[in-house]
Amino acid sequence: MNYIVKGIGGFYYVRTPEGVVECKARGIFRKRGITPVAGDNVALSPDGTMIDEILPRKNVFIRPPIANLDVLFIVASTTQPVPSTLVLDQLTAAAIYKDVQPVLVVTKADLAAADQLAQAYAGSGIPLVQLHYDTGEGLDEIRAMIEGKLCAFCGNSGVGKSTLLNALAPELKRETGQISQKLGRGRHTTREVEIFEVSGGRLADTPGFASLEAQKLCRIPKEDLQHTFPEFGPYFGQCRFTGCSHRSETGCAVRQAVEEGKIGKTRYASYLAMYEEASARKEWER
Ligand SMILES: Nc1nc2c(ncn2[C@@H]2O[C@H](COP(=O)(O)OP(=O)(O)OP(=O)(O)O)[C@@H](O)[C@H]2O)c(=O)[nH]1
Ligand SMILES: [Mg+2]
Ligand SMILES: [Zn+2]
Repeated sequence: MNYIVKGIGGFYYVRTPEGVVECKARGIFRKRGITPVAGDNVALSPDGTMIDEILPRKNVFIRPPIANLDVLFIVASTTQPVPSTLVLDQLTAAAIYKDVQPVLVVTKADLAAADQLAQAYAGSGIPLVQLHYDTGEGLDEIRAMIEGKLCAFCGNSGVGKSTLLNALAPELKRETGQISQKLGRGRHTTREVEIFEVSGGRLADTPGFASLEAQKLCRIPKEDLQHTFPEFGPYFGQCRFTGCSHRSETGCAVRQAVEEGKIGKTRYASYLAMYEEASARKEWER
């Protein structure tokens, strides 16, 4: 199967059984408002220089631009930059909404304790892997999740996405960046999405983003939000009112589970914030 590994300035690099070839896309895609992205399965013209067809997508993300994802590795560092559980929850929710398995990956546990993050996601149903490069802890777990899948990293600039890719596949020698002392975050060392064949699967390195962009990953209608928090599942149907939004209604089983410590406080706070954000969205933004 041919798929796009990278697109730059109107050129696409397509992996074929004969190797990677440089192609352009037919004008018809632009007319239809379709942009080919990394991960797209494509059919090429007989001479192998044109993308003739984009095969049906399982899913597509605008930022990072990638299609047909199976697994999204959401990379968070314990510090530099400091993680935001709201941003992480927006990302996990977006993944689930688009039928992608989210996996949280915690880096820089050598610089600050990772317990807070680990605690916030205990019982969430979202897998969390802690990395320790000195012992290699966590790497085999990640390798096992990549096998046979199309995966991508996402997360703020400087969290260590390219560093992790290098640990998994040292031969790639990906460029990594210094953290700005002033801003405490990275400086967008990686510029394009690019897919590599790693550990029997495919893994995309992506440019980091600023926190504000996380909610642009996808807009989830407020009614659907509850289904993007796996740990709410067991309580559906137990609220006093049908159609409960799990905010301030009396007899809400989800809120009671939060009070009893069965659902994480930061997770629930993210749900409320995302619900507010979705409610405030204008019709034309939905
Ligand atoms: N101490 C420590 N430093 C790390 C760890 N992981 C990454 N770093 C450092 O963090 C800095 C940024 O790492 P990158 O891998 O370039 O980050 P990135 O997520 O690819 O950033 P962008 O490409 O800008 O999105 C580099 O100096 C890495 O050496 C870690 O687990 N511990
Ligand atoms: Mg990078
Ligand atoms: Zn409820």
